[in-house]
Amino acid sequence: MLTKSSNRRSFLRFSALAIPFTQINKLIGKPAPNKPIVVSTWDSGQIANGSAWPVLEKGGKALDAVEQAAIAIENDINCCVGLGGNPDRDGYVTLDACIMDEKANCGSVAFMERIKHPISVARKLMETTPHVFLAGVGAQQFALANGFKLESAELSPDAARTYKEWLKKAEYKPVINIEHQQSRPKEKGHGPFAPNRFDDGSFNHDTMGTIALDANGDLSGMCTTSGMGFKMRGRVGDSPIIGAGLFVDNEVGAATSSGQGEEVIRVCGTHLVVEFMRSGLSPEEACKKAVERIIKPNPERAKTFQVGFIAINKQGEVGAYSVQKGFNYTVTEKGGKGKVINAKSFFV
Ligand code: SD4
Repeated sequence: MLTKSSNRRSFLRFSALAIPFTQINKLIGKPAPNKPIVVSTWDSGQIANGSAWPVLEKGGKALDAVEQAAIAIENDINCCVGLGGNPDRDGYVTLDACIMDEKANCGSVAFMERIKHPISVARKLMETTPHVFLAGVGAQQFALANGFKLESAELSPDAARTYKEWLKKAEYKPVINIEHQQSRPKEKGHGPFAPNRFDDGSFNHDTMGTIALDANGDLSGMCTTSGMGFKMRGRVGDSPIIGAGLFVDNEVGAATSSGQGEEVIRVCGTHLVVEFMRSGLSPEEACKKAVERIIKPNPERAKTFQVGFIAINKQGEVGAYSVQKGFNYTVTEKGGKGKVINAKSFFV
């Protein structure tokens, strides 16, 4: 039997050998973590990862990397996220975003208008106040008090054109266009990766989620969106909700989502994915189980919407799964070149 002191002696002997962490992992049969690595929803994740990678490559923090990912995509007026996105059915662009770090610090803003970088407002809230969530006028007021600029309320030229088109029929009720959520519109020359807008003005997605593992082995994530196009005024989806659109647990992994936010909220989707990884499932298996949990109560209804999850674990393994086919994601690791991967789906 080992006594306390013999335990101590063997520990000292072990540390005296100063075996590097990677070697220890090999000795106990675990591969060294694959880090740094960054993963974003959709192929426009190439824009997001392209800004996150330089931070990670230099040994920077995952938190800074995911904020840079969000800023890049919120800056892209041709994309579906940020002030260039589609408005609600009353003609206002309203933004939702959240961010979470390795210490379970988090910040969210929702239903916020005329501020270019909701992600940075969410981070400011996280870092300088005791609160985690601000909405609407209060979120905007907080942003302005912290030096963010009030932008014009005008729609981007593309959004204005497509809103005008939408108004012709303007079914004043929430409409889900499943075909658009599943497929990609024809190339129309909107930016490098983003022929995202269909002729009737809808996007096949309106959200960017990014999760990253940095060289230090810490995880962080973000989610930013203009929400579903032509939504009811005041509607908030999953994206700014911690545990729905984004969840990070530095002991286990991180997950983010895209698609029909209402369905993700019903099951606290990304929290569920992380808990499945905690129970030992791989990131893909965890995403699949969460998708199945969404579908189970009403498989008929599930035929009418899209939801996709992406996840990463502490080892830097990545996975994804979606309800419908058509969901993809971008992974950037050693070498820095983003790779777009099609997710497996429940309905094929
Ligand atoms: C929402 N989940 O507002 C977002 C929308 C989205 O691709 O992801 N679109 O419900």
